[in-house]
Amino acid sequence: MSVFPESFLWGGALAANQSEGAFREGDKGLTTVDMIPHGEHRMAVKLGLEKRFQLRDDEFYPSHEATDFYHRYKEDIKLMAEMGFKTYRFSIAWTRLIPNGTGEVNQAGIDHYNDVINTCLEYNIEPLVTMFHFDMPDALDKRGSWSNPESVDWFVNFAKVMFENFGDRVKYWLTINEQNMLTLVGPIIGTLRIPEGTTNVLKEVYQQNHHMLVAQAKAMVLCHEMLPNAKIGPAPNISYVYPASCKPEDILAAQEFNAIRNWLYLDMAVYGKYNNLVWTYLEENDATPTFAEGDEEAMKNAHPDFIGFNYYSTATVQKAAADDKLDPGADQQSSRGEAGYYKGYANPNLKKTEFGWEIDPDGFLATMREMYSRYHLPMIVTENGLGAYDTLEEGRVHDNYRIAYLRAHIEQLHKAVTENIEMMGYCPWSAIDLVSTHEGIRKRYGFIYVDTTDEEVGTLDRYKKDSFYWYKKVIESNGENLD
Ligand code: BGP
Repeated sequence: MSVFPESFLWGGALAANQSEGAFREGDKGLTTVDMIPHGEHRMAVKLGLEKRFQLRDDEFYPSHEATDFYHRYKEDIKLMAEMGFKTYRFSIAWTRLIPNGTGEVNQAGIDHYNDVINTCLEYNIEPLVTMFHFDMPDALDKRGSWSNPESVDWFVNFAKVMFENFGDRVKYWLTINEQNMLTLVGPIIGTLRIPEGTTNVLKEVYQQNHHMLVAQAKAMVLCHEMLPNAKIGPAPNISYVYPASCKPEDILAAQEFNAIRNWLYLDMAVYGKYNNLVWTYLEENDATPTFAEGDEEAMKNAHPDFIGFNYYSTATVQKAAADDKLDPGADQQSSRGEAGYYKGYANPNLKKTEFGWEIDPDGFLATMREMYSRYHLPMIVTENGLGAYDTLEEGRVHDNYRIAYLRAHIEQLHKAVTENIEMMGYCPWSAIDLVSTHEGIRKRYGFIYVDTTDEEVGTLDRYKKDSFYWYKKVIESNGENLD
């Protein structure tokens, strides 16, 4: 008998902007992510040093074709069903439904996602829909993106369109993917927009964050009003933060980064209030957000049904001196730091992936324990996985390194369930290869290999990796057979 409940949602995840391609088909509007080239202009565009409003002829954009899920979803969902998926987590591209972000709704977009959802249901795969996964409509970016207080209404309107059109079949919703990463490492995600003339960047970023928090709260309330049987939750990237030593100052630094990186987002989603350590940090830096009328109430009224979270690794920090010069080149899993507060520390006890991310399955259990003791809500893992260089050899990929990573994490998930932590499901990243947020398609995550590169579009043929066959057995045994 399995320790996992019969209803446990084994599955996998993708995101529209990283997998669909077809960036201009079906009357889709452009997004900020469509404007990010792969070549030499990449970082300048992401940092906003170069305008991203025009597509360049001398650059290749891997996301424009991505892995062509837009055309191949039937074949791909069939492969997911063959692995035994009970759920499939995917995001809806805002600009397929509403090309300009607000205004006219595009029937071709509605039809497309109806087909995707219906295909899932034909295979008894529960759709788990992410409402926003990094792809801000370009038309709204030009109107100030999340800096504009109207962004709250833009998002709630988008949510309403999704609930109206898909709510009869979609029971599980995720609001904003990794809002904490949008706030902490915006350039990596490619949606950072700092209005010209901004003098206090931190304040601006936390004002954007505030708008997202209010937008999320209002969307959760709307979901409960319109779809009483649906469930909705946030989807931040949670990495439990360790202190680099048992020096008291390092313990305090770890608490502060835990608050800034993790708890701010979940305290707000679950309890409707700002984390006190983060609020103090914002006050000390003259960066507290301005509340519009009704914001406080909106945040208090919202109650998620569960917590979705992405887990790749833990983080480790030590105390940072006030005059520390910190390297700004951080990504989702590397902690840059804040002078006077905390700075990243390479944990000597952990191995790293080929792309430099630490591997910490025990930390996965530590993260689940800490989250459950803080929030007491059911949880679903919305991402977890290993980015690696894969090689296709005679139609197969021998990705035993990926199997080892996933096995070690599922072992900890198993422990969490035996400790009575309410885990609803597990969606590794990624179901199928896709374009990484900042390292191209060469950083592969999927159970299924897609023949394409960062330099040119390949055949886009699909190949099952060894991990495909392994994960199928895991699901068949409801998480008991990890061999
Ligand atoms: C998360 C994102 C995903 C995904 C993943 C892996 O931050 O939600 O979109 O890409 O991390 O990151 P990367 O693609 O940078 O390797």
